[in-house]
Amino acid sequence: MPATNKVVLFYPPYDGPPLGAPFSLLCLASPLLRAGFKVKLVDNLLHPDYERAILRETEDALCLGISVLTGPHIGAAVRVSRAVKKLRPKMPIVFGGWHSSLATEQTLAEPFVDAVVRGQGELTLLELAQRIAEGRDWHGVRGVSFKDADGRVIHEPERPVANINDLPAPAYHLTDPGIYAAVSGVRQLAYTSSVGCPYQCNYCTDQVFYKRRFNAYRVERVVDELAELVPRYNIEHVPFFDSNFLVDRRRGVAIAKGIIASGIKFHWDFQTSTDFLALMSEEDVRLLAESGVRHIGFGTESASQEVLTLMNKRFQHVEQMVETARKTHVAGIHVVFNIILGYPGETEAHRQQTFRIMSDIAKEFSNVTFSPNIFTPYPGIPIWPQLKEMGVREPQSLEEWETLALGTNVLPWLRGEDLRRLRRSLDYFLLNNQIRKVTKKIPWARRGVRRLLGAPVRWRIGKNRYSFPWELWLSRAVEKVVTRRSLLTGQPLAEPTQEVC
Ligand code: B12
Ligand code: SF4
Repeated sequence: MPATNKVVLFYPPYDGPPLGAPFSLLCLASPLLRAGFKVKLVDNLLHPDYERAILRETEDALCLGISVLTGPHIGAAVRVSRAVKKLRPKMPIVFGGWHSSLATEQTLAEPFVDAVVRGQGELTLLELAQRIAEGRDWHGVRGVSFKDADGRVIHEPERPVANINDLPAPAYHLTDPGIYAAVSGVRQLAYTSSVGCPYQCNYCTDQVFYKRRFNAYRVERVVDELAELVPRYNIEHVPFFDSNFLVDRRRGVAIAKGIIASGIKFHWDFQTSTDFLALMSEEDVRLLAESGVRHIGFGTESASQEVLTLMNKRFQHVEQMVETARKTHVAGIHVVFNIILGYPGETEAHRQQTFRIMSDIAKEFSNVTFSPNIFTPYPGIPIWPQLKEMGVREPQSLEEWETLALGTNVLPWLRGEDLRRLRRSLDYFLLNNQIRKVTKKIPWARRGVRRLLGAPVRWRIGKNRYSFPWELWLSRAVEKVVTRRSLLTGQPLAEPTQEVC
């Protein structure tokens, strides 16, 4: 039996803007601490030399847990695991999080992974740590897949989605927001008031992970916790990590009212779908703003009803996007509309329709910006069988998923001249919106820039003609045109490009 009770948890580096301490690790740490385990959190911001820190911390540890999302996370997770396994072959390495949960077999195929925790991890990791501490095997631990003594892969049955009200609060005391603020410039602390989403969009794995079991904290709990956490850590910004915050609109509004009544001042933002926000009254959307909401991210994805149907987003309509833009504009809330381009079945006509309608929305409502991404096939998304028929090759190993070009990949039905046309029309769409924003901000430039660039750009979009793109060359000489933005905060994202098929 190991003579230690220390669990080391690692959150690998990613390529987006820092959003504060890794929230998943704070959630995982809480039940472990309650049960008497020691927990050490490691990430690249707390420990720039994270590999060495993990090698040091695992010297007297029970096990190492690593959180893995698809993409850049994987590289560091693999590197660190290999090094730890070499040095401490007997110490179990447990992978968890979305990528490992959705690509369990591939993850376990790696010699340095001993177990994968599928889905919510709080209770499964606790049970696993208890078994390791007691020197017992892992048979019967729900939600875990592992290799037994003979190297055979065992998948234990699923663990039902837990009601988050039954889970302890994340271990916020393990984090120091000041360390993250040194990089992001903002003192922020993530918060999650609900998990799951009732919808089943074909490109999203929320339904696979949370089984459409939306469950949420009560209003009082959210308000009380924020009223305690914000002053305690001197927090300026709270990004909510809920899958779809406004599923229960009444709860959302009551939270806003509670925050206002508490007198605490901070900014917060969340993601939701336009069907929910469009149903709210103007007054309720204003209450959100008054309570500190500055930004909301929406997975609008397309303005073509046919494409939305292909995506299994029949619940969302173009009028609701307009209504959402209008109500948030009135309330003074900035919104990002995510757009997926190149979804299987989307034609150039659908795409042009999306650009036209979205341009019209942005023309009328200056609070709207866009985050366009080329469709990315993440592991476990429901549309995979169709994708395979269409020639998309599924990455075959953990490391192949690392190099997936998130949001900028090349698809079998969208390459060569078609892809060039898409990129060019997208650049013009974004340039058009940028010109509008810039000319609004700088009045003296308005007439000149509009005449010089605005008119030909609008003409091209209207006529769908994009040869000899001198306006793009000119604007690129001045600044970058295409900026993918985080749905959570609206901040710009990095821009990798690579083929996935
Ligand atoms: C916040 C967030 C991020 C933040 C996290 C930052 C932070 N400081 O925590 C950052 C910016 C890293 C991020 C990035 C990305 N994200 Co993101 N993100 C989210 C979001 C909205 C919330 C995550 C969260 O904290 N949830 C709350 C916690 C409690 O849940 P959790 O993280 O899932 O952790 C639980 C379990 O997964 C498990 N678990 C997690 N880690 C571990 C580790 C161990 C050892 C164990 C045992 C268990 C375990 O237990 C935890 C507690 O129950 C989710 C959507 C969602 N609703 O969860 C998307 C989501 C996870 N992201 C997603 C995507 C697509 C991305 C990006 C690929 C986007 C992009 N195009 O770049 C990138 C990937 C990284 C990169 N580019 O380098 C997808 C998942 C795709 C995938 N297959 O990995 C999600 C599900 C959104 C969606 N519906 O599609 N994201
Ligand atoms: S509405 Fe958003 S979270 Fe819900 S299934 Fe669709 S994409 Fe996923």
